Amino acid sequence: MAKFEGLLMGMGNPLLDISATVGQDLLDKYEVKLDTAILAEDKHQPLFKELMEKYSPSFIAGGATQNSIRVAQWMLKDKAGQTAFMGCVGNDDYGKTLNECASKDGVLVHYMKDEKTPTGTCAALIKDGERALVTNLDAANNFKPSHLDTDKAKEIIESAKFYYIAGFFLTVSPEALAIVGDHCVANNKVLGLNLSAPFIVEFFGPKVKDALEYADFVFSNESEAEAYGKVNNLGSDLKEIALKICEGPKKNSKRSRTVIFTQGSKSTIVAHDGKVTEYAVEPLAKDKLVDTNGAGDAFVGGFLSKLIQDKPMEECVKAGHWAAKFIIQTSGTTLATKCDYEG
Ligand code: 26A
Repeated sequence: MAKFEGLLMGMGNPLLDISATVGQDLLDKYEVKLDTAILAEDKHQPLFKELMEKYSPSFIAGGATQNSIRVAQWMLKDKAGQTAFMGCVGNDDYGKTLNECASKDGVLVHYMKDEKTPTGTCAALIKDGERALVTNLDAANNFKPSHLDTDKAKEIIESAKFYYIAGFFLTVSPEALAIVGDHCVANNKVLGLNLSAPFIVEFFGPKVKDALEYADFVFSNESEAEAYGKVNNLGSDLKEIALKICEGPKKNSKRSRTVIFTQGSKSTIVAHDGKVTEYAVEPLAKDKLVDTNGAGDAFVGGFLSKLIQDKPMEECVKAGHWAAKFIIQTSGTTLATKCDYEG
């Protein structure tokens, strides 16, 4: 395996998305709402079988953090090998597919392998361009901090300058997040987190609070931001909520925090040093929308691709908007052979 001399490391849940266009009947049957992301309960298990048997789904590499890292690498074009990703997969075909897909995109993949558990899957139910995500974490849930002690992981952690972990990973290993976070604090490196889903904010509150102390960048969409405001009694004004998150406790006092809220086709809110800036989004014609699955991850990927090149905020947001617009015109996080972003 090549030596990692890149800039950006991600750690998260590698998942294979099982994506299909469905009717309201299937959503109702499994009590799943559009625009949500949840962990599968027992009642959702037959859904996976039903999708395979009746819906001819597509299998697409997924997992929120892995999507962002793949997009970041793709946006970096000829600068291959700038990104690395860690997570846990099973010793099976789905795990191999994920490895091949991310490697082909130029990401250095260093998976932990769980011999006894299948690779995680996410049912992506698409209706009218919106999506509902139901996840069986399986092997992804068995990531252990001990993986960070492997020589390859140490090399990646030491070399990288930027780190990104979606909040979804708080359901798996807050300990591993803290190890990476402590490394960032000790070396004044940059860590980005994502609130990921309302259920993370609602049911993992203390873990989110601890993780945020490490965050130099916090990404979220409007529904997660609203949930955060509600749970923490910060009101419902998104700009106020963004400023409050900026001001929250922070372990590395050498950098001030930036908070970024995307709002679909509405303008993106960026809060930093007591100031809020809004960046308009160029809307996509409705007939061009395929599905919104991966839009938020792609925004982060585009944003990070510029951040790690020390570009100004405006350029980071512009690249994020472009990547999100690209991804909502494809099924899940499916990338073109070449990225033609010219920013
Ligand atoms: C812990 N959970 C629920 C999850 C996820 C997840 N990635 C990590 N952890 N639930 C859904 N996803 C991924 O989100 C992407 C879209 O933003 C899906 O795999 C999908 O590719």
